[in-house]
Amino acid sequence: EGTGVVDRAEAEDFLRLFYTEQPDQPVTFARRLYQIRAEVESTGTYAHTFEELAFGARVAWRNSARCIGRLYWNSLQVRDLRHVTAPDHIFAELCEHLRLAANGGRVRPVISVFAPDAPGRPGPRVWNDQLVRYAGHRRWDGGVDGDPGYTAFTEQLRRMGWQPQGTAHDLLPLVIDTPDDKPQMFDVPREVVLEIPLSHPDYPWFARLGLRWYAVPAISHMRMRVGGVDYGLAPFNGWYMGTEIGARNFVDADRYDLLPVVAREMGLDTRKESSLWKDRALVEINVAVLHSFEAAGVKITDHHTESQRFLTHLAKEERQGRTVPTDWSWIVPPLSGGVTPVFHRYYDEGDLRPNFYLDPSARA
Ligand code: HEM
Ligand code: NRG
Repeated sequence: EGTGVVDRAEAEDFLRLFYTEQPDQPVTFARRLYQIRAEVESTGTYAHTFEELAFGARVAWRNSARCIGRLYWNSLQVRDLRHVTAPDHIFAELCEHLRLAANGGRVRPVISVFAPDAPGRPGPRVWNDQLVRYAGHRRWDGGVDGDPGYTAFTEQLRRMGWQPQGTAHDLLPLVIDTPDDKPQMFDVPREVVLEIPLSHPDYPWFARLGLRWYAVPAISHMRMRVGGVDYGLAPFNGWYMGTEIGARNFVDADRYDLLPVVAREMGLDTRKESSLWKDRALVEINVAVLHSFEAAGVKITDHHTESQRFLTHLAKEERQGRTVPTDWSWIVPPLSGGVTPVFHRYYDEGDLRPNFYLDPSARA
C-alpha cells in the first residue's frame, strides 16, 4: 500500500461486488476483468469507469463503521474530477464542492474525487482535515481567538506565510499539495461557506456569546480506497448531527470548552459535580445548535432521529443479505447515549472495502 501499485485480488473482489450489485453493465464481467488484468499488468494500476467510481464511493460510505448517517449511502452525488490536476483548478473545484453541497441550506451529500495514486506518481492531497475550519489564534493572556483545536495548524500556516485577519472566525486557507508543485495555500472565499449564528430559543444571552458554526462538514484528509486504487483527495460531506457541534466542538476541553461559560450564564451551581451543571449546560448548548440551524433553514439532524434512521438502515441492509460493520464507540452519540436505541445492542465488526482511511501523514 502507498506505492500506487494495485493489488490484483482487491481489484477483482471489487469488480465482482460491482457486477453482483449492478449486473446491467454494457460490458460483461469477464471482458472487464480481462481489461483490468491487462491494464494492471502493463501499468501497475487501472482506471475505473465512472459507474465503478460512483458505486465504489457509495459503498465506501456504506462501509464506514464510524458513520451513523449511512441510510442514504446510495444517493451520494459523485463528482469525477480525476482530470483536474493543477492546484488552482483543484482549488476552484473544492469551492464548487462547498457551493453544491450547501445548496442554500438544503445540504446534499457530495464527494469530489481527484486523481488517484499511480505507480511513481502520487495523486494530489490537501493538508486540511476539513474544507472549512476556523483558525485558532493564541492570545497573549493564554486564551484563544477562534478554534483552540487548530492553533498548531494555524501557526504552521503562518510560518508558511499566511496572513490571517485575526478574528474569531477566520477561515483556514486550503493547502493543496500536488506532485508537480510545492504545497500552495488558497483562501476560501466567504461566499462559498454557509454559516449559522448561534442563538437559544429561551436564553437571549446565548446569542451574545457571538458563536457561529458552518453548515457543511467536508472531510478532506481521508483516503478513499476502491478496488485496490487509492484516492488521496476525495473530500466528502453530508450534513451535521447536532451533537458533533453541541457536545464536542463547543464542549471538549481542548476545543471551545463552553460548559463553564454557559453554566455561569444559566446561574448553575458549578461548585459541586452532583448539581449536574455540566449535563444541564450541555443540553442547552445542543438545544441552541439545533434551534439555530433550523431557524436559519439549514439541514441538520438530531441524535434521536439519526439513531432511529441508523437502525432502519441496519434492518434494510440485513434484508439485502449484507453485514454492516459498525463501531459502537463512534455510533453512540456523546449526549444521552442510553436514551437512543443504538446504545442497546452489539454490531458487526471488521473492515470491508471499499472504505475511507486516515493516512498516518494527515496533518490537521
Ligand atoms: C463519521 C454523521 C454523511 C463518512 C460520522 C460521524 C457522524 C456522522 C455523527 C461521527 C463523527 C465524529 O464523531 O466526529 C453523518 C451524517 C451524514 C453523514 C448525519 C449525513 C448525510 C457521510 C458521508 C460520508 C460519511 C456522505 C462519506 C461519503 C463518514 C466517515 C466517518 C463518519 C468516513 C468517520 C470519520 C473519522 O474516522 O474521523 N458521520 N455522516 N458520512 N462519516 Fe458520516
Ligand atoms: N465531527 C466532525 C465531522 C465528522 C464527520 N461528520 C459528518 N460527516 N457529519 C465535526 O466537524 O464536528 N459528514 O460527511 O456529514
